[in-house]
Amino acid sequence: MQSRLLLVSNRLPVTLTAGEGGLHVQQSVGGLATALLSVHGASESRWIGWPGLVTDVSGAEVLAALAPHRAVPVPLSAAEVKAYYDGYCNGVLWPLCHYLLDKVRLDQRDEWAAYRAVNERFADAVAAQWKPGDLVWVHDYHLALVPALVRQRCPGARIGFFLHVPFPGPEVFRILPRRAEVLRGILGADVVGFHTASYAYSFAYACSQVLGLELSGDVLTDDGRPVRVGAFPIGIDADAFAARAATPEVRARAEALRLDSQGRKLLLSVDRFDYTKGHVHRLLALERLLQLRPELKDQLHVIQLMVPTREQVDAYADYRSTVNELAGRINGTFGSPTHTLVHLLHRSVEPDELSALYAAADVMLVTPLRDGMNLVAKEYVASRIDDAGVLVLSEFAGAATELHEAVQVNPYDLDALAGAMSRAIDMPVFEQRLAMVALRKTVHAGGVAGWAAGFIEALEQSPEATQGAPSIALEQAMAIVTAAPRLVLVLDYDGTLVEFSPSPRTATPDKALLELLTRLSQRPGTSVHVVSGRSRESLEAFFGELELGLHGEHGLWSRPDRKAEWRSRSPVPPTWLEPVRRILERVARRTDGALLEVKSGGVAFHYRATEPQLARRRLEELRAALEGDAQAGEFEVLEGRRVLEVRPRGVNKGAVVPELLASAPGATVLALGDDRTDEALFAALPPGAVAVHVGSGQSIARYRVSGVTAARALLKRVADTSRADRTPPPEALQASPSPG
Ligand code: ADQ
Repeated sequence: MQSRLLLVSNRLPVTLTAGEGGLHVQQSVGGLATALLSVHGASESRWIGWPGLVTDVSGAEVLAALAPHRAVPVPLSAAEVKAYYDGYCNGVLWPLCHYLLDKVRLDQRDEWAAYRAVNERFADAVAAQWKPGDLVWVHDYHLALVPALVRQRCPGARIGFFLHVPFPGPEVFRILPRRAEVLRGILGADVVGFHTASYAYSFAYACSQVLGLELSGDVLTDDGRPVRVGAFPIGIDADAFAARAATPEVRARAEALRLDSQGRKLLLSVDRFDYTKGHVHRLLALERLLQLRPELKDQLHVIQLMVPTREQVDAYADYRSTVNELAGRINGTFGSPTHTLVHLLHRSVEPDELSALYAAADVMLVTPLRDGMNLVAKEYVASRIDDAGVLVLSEFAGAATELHEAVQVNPYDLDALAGAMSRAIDMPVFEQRLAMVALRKTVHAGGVAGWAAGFIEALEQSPEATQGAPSIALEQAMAIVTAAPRLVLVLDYDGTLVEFSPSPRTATPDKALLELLTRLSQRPGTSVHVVSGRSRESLEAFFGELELGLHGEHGLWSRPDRKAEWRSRSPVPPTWLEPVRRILERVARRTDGALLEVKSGGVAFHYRATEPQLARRRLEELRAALEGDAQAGEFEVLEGRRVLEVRPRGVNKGAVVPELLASAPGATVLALGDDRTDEALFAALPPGAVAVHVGSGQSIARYRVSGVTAARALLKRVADTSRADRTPPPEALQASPSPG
C-alpha cells in the first residue's frame, strides 16, 4: 500500500486503564477492533481514537503507552463520555440502527451537542495528522459527522466511511430529528461502505428522501461531488481461526469441555451483552423447546458467553436482570441438583478458550434481533475444521446474506426459533457436514484482509475532490466574461442556483442567492436572466422584485425585464393539457412521494422523494401511456432530473436566446445549467458564448463546474469584478471559446 492510512474509530485497538503502578494496556474487545487490527498491523497506518480513559493522566504518559501501537489519542472527559457515548451514540443511534424503537431516546439536545463537539475534536485530530496523499478511513456510527468535518479542514483528502451496524430502512431512519445533519456528515466521504447491499440501498434512499439527492448506479451526487455507496461485507481471518482450532492445546481443551458436558449436546452463544443480540428471545425459545420436548432437559447443556458492555446505559442494566431471571426460571423448572442446564458467563475469554468453545459446540446459536454483520457466526464456522456442528443464524444478521447453508430463522418468532434449535439438535452428521463444508468455503473466500483491501482500493480510485476548482480553460473563459463591456447571464434555477431538495416547493431562494443576483443585476453593462421550468407565478414570487429577466415554463413565458408584462410564446392552455394532466394525476395518486406541478402550458411529474424502483415502474407506465399521443401530437415528453415534463412541442429554453441577443447586440453570454432541459439553451447560444454545465453527466457545454456551490462561486467572481478592475491577458482573448 503506497498511501498512508489514517484509521479513525471511537475506540482505539487498545484500551488504557489507570491502576497502581501506572497505565495498563489491554486489547479492546468487539467486532470493529477485531477486524481493523489486521489492517493496522500490516501497514504504516495511524489509528486515531479514544483510549478509554476518563481519569486525569498526563498526556506524555498516555502518548508513551500508545506509541508502540501507532495510536493517536483523542481525550474525552467523563461528562463527554456520558453525553456523547452513552447518550447519543448508544442511547439514540445504536437502537435506531437496530430497529429497537422503544429504546431510542430521541429528544436529546445536550447529547447531540456533545456528539457534535466530540466529532469536531476527532476531525481536529485527523487534520493534525493528515498529510497530502494520506487516506482517511472513518469507522462507525459514533463518528458520522467526521467525514464532512475532515473535508472542511482538509479539502483535498480522500475520505472513506464504513458503517459497522445496519443502516435502517428510511421509514425508520427518518424519525431521527438530526437525520439531515447525520447524512450530510457521512456524505463528506468519497466512499461510504456497508456490510450489505440492502443497507447501502437504504442509505441512498434516505439521502434521496431527506436531502433530495440522486443515485445513479452506485454513485450519489452531493453538490456535484460524487459519493460512491457500496456493499463491502466484512470477513474474518479464517485461516488464523482454523490454525488455532488445530493446535494441541485447543483440541485438548475442546475435548475437556465435551467431557464436562457428559454426553449432552452443547448449545453455545457468544456475544457482547447487548440487547440487540437476542439473549432474551433465545432463552424464551429454549424454554418453549423444553416445554414441547421435555426429554431434552437431560440431553442439553447451554452456555451463553457474554462480554459485559456499555454498563452505564440504563437499558443495559434492565436487560441484565431480565436475562438472569429467565435463565434462573429455566434452570429452576428444567434443571436438577446434578445438572444446571443454562450457564451464563459474564466475561471475556482468551482466544484459545474461545476457539475450544467453538470447536466443542454442537449447536452455535447466533440469533441477534439485528446485527450489521456478526463475526461470531463466521468465527464458529472457521473453527469447525472437523466439518461438524450446526450454525443457527438470525435472518437479521448481515451474515445471513452470505451464510445460506446455516439454519436461518426469524428470532422474533419464538416457535420458529424453538423449531430451529430442535432441528439443529437432531441434524444428522452427513447433513451437518454438507452445510459446514459449504459454509467454510464461503468464510475462507471472504477474509478481513480482502475486505479492507477492497474498500481502500475503492477509495484510491475515487475521483479527486474537485469542489471549487474550475479548470484552466474555464479560468481563461472567465477572464473574457468578466472583462466584457456588455454581459448577458442566462441562468437555470433548480440544480444550478439552488440545491435539489426533496420537494420543489422547499427549494426557495436563500438570502445569499438573492443578494448575489441583486449584485449581478446592478453590475454595469450586465443583464441577468433566469430561465427555468418553473411556472411564471413561482418565478415572480421568488424574483419579482429584482431587476432580472424571467422566463418560465422552459421559455413558454417571458418577462424580459422588471417593467415588462409576461407574454407567452404559444397559446395557453393547450387543448391536450387536461387529458394529459388526468393521466399523470392518476399515476401520481398511486405513487408515494410523487408530486404533480400543473402549469399553464404543461405539467410536470416530480418524483424526487419516490422510492427509486417504484419511480422506475411508474415512469415506464407513463411513457407507455403518453408515447403515442406525444409522437402524433403537439406536446413532447422530456425527462429531467427526477422529473418528467410534458410541454408544448417546440417550446424549449433555447427559444429565449434570440430575443436576449437582440436586446444586447454584441454582448458576451455566460450560461449555466445542470439539466437535460438546459441542453437546448446551450445549443442555441452564439459562438463565443461561455456555456457551463453544473454537475456530472453528459452535456454539450464546453465547461463544467462541480455543483451549486461552485456555480455560485463563479457568479460571485463576476459580481466582484467589473470591467474597470480586470483586463484579460491577451492570450486569454485569443482562446475565445464557443459552446461545443
Ligand atoms: P459487535 O456487535 O461487537 O460488532 P460481532 O461482529 O459479533 O459483534 O463481533 C464480536 C467480536 O467480539 C468477535 O470477534 C468475538 O469473537 C468477540 N467476542 C464476543 N464475545 C466474546 C467473549 N466473551 N470473549 C472474547 N471475545 C468475544 C460490530 C457490529 C457487527 C459487525 C462488527 C464488525 O455490531 O454486526 O459484525 O462490528 O463490523
